[in-house]
Amino acid sequence: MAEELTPETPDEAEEPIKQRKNGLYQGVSDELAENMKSGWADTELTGLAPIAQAAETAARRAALSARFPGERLVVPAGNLKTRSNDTEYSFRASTEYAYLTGDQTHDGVLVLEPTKTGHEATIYLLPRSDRENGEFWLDGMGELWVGRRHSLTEAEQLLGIPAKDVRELAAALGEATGPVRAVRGHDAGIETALTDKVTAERDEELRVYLSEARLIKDSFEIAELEKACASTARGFEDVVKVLDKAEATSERYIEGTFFLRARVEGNDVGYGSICAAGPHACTLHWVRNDGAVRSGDLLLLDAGVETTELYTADVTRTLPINGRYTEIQRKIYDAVYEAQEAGIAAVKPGAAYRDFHDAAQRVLAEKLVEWGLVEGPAERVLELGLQRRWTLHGTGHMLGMDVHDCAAARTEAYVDTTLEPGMCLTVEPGLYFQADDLTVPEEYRGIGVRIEDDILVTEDGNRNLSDQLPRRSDEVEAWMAALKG
Ligand SMILES: [Mn+2]
Repeated sequence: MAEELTPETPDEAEEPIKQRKNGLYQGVSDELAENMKSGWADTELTGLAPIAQAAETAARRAALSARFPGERLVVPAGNLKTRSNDTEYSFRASTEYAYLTGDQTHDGVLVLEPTKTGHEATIYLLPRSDRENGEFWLDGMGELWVGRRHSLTEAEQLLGIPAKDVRELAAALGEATGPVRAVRGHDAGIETALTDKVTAERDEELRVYLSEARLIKDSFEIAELEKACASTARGFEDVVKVLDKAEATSERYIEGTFFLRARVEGNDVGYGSICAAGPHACTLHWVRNDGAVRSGDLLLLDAGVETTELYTADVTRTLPINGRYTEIQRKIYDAVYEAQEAGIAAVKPGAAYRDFHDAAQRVLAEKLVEWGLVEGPAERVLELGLQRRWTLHGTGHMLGMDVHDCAAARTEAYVDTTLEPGMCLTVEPGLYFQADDLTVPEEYRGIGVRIEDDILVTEDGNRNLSDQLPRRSDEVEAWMAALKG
């Protein structure tokens, strides 16, 4: 990437034009400064069509408005975060902001101002760079450096929300009276401006509401989750095709291959890809991905593409690196498959949320007893939770804009609720035999298997959104053979 112009010297910093944030330069003559102000075409866009989800975001704002009448609500997108020195992590807007606006601009803030009949929404954004004061080419956030932004008028057309200059927001909030709630954790400047006006308890209620509002997906969201799963399936196929290159290098080759698909078709990966070969599969969040990929071992790949509108898939397949499961690998894999089948069958409207977990755990407990790894009966194992030495984690979670979606929802609205059409959740049982687990025969050690799919609750049952990828062991082998050609 390009460097900014030569650093300023102390006396040059005295001059007004050179005091701009990141306006690090020297030797700009008055004539050049004057010259840069003009001679630029008017590129304002008119007649822009609203974004695809404009109707849905409006409905979401209306529901939010109805929940908190008479209160000012502040929802920031978040700011850039420094990675090192003057480089930043790639920006990902807060889920709450993107959900309510469809926008993903850093530093953006949605404000709902209470009115007599409800709320009036305003989106606060950085406008186009000023040419007159040199901002567009002298400021590190100027459009010449970071690219053209939408004008406020363009943003209004796209988002269907009146837009104002975000640089005026902190002062406006400082002067505001009446009750205020804000989504915390994304924008320190906004939080400072609101310090005396908000309380942690009331802000938490806003956060909980916005988490629970996302439990049921609308049609736009379901289409996005379908896209995420379709891209993810293609990413898994990409990986299978290059397993020989991964064997010659490391798990990083798998991570990079999947990431390419995510960046080309979506925004990013929805979470750090777990590319766990051999015994790394037993480390639940193995994201170092720096290990060897060996023929004869399994690859546990847990990865998801996040779409451009920020909905992510969350899919796991456990694949034999050389294309064929060994006998012991297949025995464990088929048990997990059976548990997943039982879990998926329990996903239907009216079922308790916990049912799919219980169904999958029961199968796994029965297998562990059958294999002589734990003393039965399965009832006793489940009651004491003894299977958990090898099952380790819950069987699934809500899925959406966040991989662990709706995480702030109350227990009674999530874990203790019944399933409804429009909910989307993962079903992902697993068995993990640590390499140093002396309680199991040696042949089990170092084998970890998880199978994970993204299941939408429908009116009459469920639909597996990630069923483009095979799950049954023989079908996995056939699919790999076909892809490797
Ligand atoms: Mn998951």
